[in-house]
Amino acid sequence: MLAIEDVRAYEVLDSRGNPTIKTEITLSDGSMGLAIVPSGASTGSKEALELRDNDERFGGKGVLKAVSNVNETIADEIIGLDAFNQTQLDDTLRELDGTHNYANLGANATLSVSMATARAAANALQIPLYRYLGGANASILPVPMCNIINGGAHANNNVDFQEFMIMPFGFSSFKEALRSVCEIYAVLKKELGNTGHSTALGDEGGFAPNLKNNQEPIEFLMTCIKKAGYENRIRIALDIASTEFFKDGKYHIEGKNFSSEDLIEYYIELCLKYPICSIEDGLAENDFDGWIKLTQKLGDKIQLVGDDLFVTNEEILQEGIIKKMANAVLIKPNQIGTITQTMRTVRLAQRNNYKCIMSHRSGESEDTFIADFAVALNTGQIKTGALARSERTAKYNRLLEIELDNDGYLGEKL
Ligand code: 2PG
Ligand code: MG
Repeated sequence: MLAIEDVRAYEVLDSRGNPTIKTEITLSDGSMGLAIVPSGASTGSKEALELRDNDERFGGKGVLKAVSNVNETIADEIIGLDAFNQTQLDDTLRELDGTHNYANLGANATLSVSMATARAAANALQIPLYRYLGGANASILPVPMCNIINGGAHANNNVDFQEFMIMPFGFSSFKEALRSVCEIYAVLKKELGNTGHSTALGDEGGFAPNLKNNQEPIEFLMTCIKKAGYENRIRIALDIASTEFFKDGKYHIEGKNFSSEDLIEYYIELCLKYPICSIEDGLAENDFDGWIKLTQKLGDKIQLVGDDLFVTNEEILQEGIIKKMANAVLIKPNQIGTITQTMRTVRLAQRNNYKCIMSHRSGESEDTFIADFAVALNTGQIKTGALARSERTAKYNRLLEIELDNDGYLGEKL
């Protein structure tokens, strides 16, 4: 056993310039671990609570209450606990909070402690974080889902769908797969410039041009994939984030009102026209009947990912599995509040043949925890933005490092 000896949290900035919490945990042998928690913009209503100060500082976005919850309430309770017993630590945080969604302490407070402790434990053992969290079973480098055109809540352009992503398949290494998507990203920048479009970036580092509808971004991607010489080796993934434009039972896009059925038909047509392999949040978080129909129609052809739908929550995912909604789940640790709960959700998904995608948030930091976590849990896929902006590339760079440390090849091929 190695006891937690010291806990220190403070306010730092995320990639949007908003405050977030950083926590440092020191163990009795002097080992240390730190963690910075990310923050979403298109959040699901059932996510664990992100505690903000709501006062005059930073337009209400300060996190000093969460910081003091870590430095005082949480520290008092966890000092002396065994850093190697992650489950006990995380159960202690849950009991101390006493609510199902961390409404008292804030999930930003609890997650920062949970992550920093795991890192401190890995450092104490002098093994990489993915090896500590995943043991000998950690063996798969994830396929990257690279979001290179941004819309919706992540950009101020007129595109409704939030994320237009490219995924490389059939490469012999992560490094080569990553090279392909970087080359496509560079071609896209030129192509947008040449056609008189803006090359300004959205929150996740993808381009955010104004385009005439939600198909034009896909056309751009197809052109660039071809120009870069990667035809047939790249597929398209979309995050519709449709909860954002669902009002009064209808989906409001492209100047029209779509029913769930209309939107499903729209997706079926898109899938016939383009090499789409994955659609996330194709329907809204509460449109359960729609989700069941969507899964019946497209579930055996492509990956249907629940993000706002499942919010990394084991119980909500369990309900979705029973009702046959979606066939994959997005994994965002800050939606649920601790590492242990995140791992339970992944286990449930994997037992039921639901695919898992480890994911960043639109507000990120230099913390690369999710890169290691994806490898540790063999999620097989990771969503961590464009091939630009250091808070995004930090995760890709960490995966390159993990690949190198494992003689250039770790587990399944992409
Ligand atoms: C999403 C995420 C990450 P946000 O919807 O999948 O890309 O966005 O963090 O804003 O919820
Ligand atoms: Mg999403």
